[in-house]
Amino acid sequence: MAPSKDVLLINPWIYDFTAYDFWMKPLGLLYVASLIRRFTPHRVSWIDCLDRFHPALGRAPAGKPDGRGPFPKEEAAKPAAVRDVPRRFSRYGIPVALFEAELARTPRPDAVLVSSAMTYWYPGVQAVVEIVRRRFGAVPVLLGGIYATLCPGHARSESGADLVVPGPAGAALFSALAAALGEDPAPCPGPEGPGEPPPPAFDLLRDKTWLPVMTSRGCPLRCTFCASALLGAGLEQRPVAAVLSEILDGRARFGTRQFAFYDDALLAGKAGHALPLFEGLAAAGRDLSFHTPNGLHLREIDGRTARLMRAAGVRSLYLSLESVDTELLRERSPKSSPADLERALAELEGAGYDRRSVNVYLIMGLPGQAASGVRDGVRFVRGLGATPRVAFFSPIPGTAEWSKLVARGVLAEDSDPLLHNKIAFACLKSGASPAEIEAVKRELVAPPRA
Ligand code: B12
Repeated sequence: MAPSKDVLLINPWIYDFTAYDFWMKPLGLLYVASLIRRFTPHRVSWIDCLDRFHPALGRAPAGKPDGRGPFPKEEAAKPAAVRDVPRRFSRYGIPVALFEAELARTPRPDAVLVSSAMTYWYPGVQAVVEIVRRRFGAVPVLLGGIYATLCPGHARSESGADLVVPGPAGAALFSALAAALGEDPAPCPGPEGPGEPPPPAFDLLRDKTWLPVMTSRGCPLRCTFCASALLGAGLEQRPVAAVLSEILDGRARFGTRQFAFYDDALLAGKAGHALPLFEGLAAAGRDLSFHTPNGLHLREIDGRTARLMRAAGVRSLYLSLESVDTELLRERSPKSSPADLERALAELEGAGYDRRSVNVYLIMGLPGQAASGVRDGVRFVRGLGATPRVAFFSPIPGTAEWSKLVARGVLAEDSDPLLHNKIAFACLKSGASPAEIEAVKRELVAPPRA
């Protein structure tokens, strides 16, 4: 076996107009860490630029008991591509000096692995790579994650990394790491594709009040604005027993009682997946709570599902309606309808949920989508006693919406990924006037109907 070397893993900063720790943890990089530990002799060290619990930040982090909370931030220069967005631009996460202190404290790395989340957060990747280079000189830097997967060309030319490794961590990770370390490319030791990976290296996280859980990858649906199909092949569900034991292990080892599901389609094929998982969690009889920030397919919520979710401890519910415009839903997101929401809410209420605590996602800013339609959606959700949550559209390369925008000349195939930013796109490219956007915002702050 090759000698043991030092591999440094870094979760970069967010650069954005707004960012909030809405159950955000770098699950992809935690998987990469566990794969390296399991299948190579190398030592792993870890820096999380989004660690809002870092003791050197000096004060107890603000936030909610369920784990959500604000990131520290510092205003940053607005890049030219988004100069005309009338909002402040910031770097979210630990101060640069603290990152540099972390670099000084870690063993000198033989390779640095950087992750990436939203495509438009690439300035965080660039900043990390630049500082790493300044400190460690010619150390090989590998970049993976969602930006690297969705914009590999841009990542290769602009991120500063030596090697861009798109796609899920598997054979490509091991061969890129071997190349970076000057080792013979080993036969793929890890799982490639749907195999069960080792559990994420949660011990690397400072705060384990809550942990992310991904029970499946992908989605059987093909909404025109979603990149799920570009990030993996179809729906791959993990064995229920493995998910259950990961959750109970998190409770036993770290005392974690809250978990956030990161699935695109947690309830898809629920009879053989989510329902037995909820049954198992209910039977385990622990004091666990679950959150669903990524939106559930509300058509899947029947009486049994609602009761099992309740029994398992699913607390914060986010459902994906997207719109009340049935034509829009038919063409762009055939996963739900207003009638499905009415029925799902009745079932959830029957299972003991308070309607007001059920959050319903509505999309805003889709090309050609009238803001008045979004307002109708907000009113509809409020009328049913639930809480609307408007999420702005982010155009993602490779999706059907992206192709239409390119065909119409709104974006170019090689547009700066900063324009994928939901706020930048809404302000600069969506065609919605500031007055229309304001009208929806006003509707959102109006008190809910009795
Ligand atoms: C969970 C999730 C969230 C969480 C936060 C997750 C986080 N940590 O940041 C929440 C709910 C907060 C969220 C919010 C949003 N999200 Co989101 N989210 C996801 C989701 C479902 C999963 C991401 C994830 O953690 N996956 C699990 C891990 C295991 O996978 P991974 O990160 O890809 O890592 C693997 C590989 O990439 C690789 N890898 C990772 N790092 C590295 C590093 C190296 C060196 C190597 C070799 C490999 C490697 O290995 C890992 C294991 O295989 C994805 C969809 C998806 N299927 O990925 C959308 C997704 C990333 N989100 C998206 C969007 C649009 C949003 C929102 C803008 C929605 C909105 N309109 O408000 C917001 C933005 C939030 C903000 N502050 O602006 C888009 C991406 C948009 C973009 N332009 O990049 C996605 C792709 C979904 C979609 N609809 O298409 N999201």
